[in-house]
Amino acid sequence: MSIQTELQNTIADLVVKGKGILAADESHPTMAKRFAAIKVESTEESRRVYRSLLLTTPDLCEFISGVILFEETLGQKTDSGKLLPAVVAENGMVPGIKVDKGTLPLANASGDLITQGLDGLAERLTGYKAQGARFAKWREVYSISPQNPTQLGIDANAEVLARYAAICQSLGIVPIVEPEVLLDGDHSIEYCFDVTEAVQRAVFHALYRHRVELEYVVLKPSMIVPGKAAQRQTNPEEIAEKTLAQLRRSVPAAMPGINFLSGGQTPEEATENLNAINALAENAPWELSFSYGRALQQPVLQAWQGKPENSKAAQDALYKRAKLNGAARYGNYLTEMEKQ
Ligand code: 5MM
Repeated sequence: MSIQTELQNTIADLVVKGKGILAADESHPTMAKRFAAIKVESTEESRRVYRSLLLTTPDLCEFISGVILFEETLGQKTDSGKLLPAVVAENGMVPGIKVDKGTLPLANASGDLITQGLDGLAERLTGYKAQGARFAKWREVYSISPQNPTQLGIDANAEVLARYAAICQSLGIVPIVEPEVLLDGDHSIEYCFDVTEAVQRAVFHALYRHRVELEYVVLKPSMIVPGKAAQRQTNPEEIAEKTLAQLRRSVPAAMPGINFLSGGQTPEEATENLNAINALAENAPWELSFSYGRALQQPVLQAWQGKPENSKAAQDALYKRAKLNGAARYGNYLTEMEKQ
């Protein structure tokens, strides 16, 4: 199969009406934090058990088109001995892989970060593809403060994201590009809009410079929201209106899909905001969906508590959150559905 056909097929399987992406790609330190909240030790075995539970949730493919996995998961097996990426594919979803290696401070841009992992990326991707991954994900992180992100930070991060995307496409792997503007701070929603616009314009310019074909890329952005500590908080309608306005300014219509991250919103907020975005998005050129980690998994962890007897309740919690976000994909979610 040609590279072009591989990319086309993966986009067709990933960007699907009514469905979104499950982010289950937490690195070891993040997983340790998530497990600590339910008093479970993060070990290779506990992560295998938990992620097997997620990926074997019955009928998850009704609302989930793809799953982002962590490197370790690619080689792990269910209790019955089936490799987890194969389980994802057999259950009607596309396996993907987080390929960045986390962030470090960016020199000469105090307060900004830069993501690591380009060295040897092509070789790693070739290995991941052999293990079943058909798409990849790479996250750049931008803090908002009176000084950040700096122009240097914006440009350097865009360059790295575009180089990653170009390498993925050359190997027939669809890149998810994730420029995450963090929620932390007391900045206004208007300031978040301006920063996100600057970040995304730089990202798309870099993608253009690196000849990345936008038709085979998925954007994973943050929504336009006020800082967590901002004096004026807001509502889903304003978040939707500002998020769509910012995307319309920055994102070319050639992009097939935009899958938001949840970034610390509660599961209910993330669903409500996605719903408001879709309710307002008539004639938008892209599919507007989700690629949530915490907003899908938080209720699952709460239900599971590390106990095998809670596995069914945990899977039910994942199915429910996926279903509600599936409804939000059409703007059909109602808060009453939470009680069902
Ligand atoms: C922003 O984080 C991504 C989306 O998750 P949320 O919906 O919870 O915001 C997520 O895919 C993230 O990139 C992975 O969990 C990996 O994070 P770390 O920090 O472990 O590299």
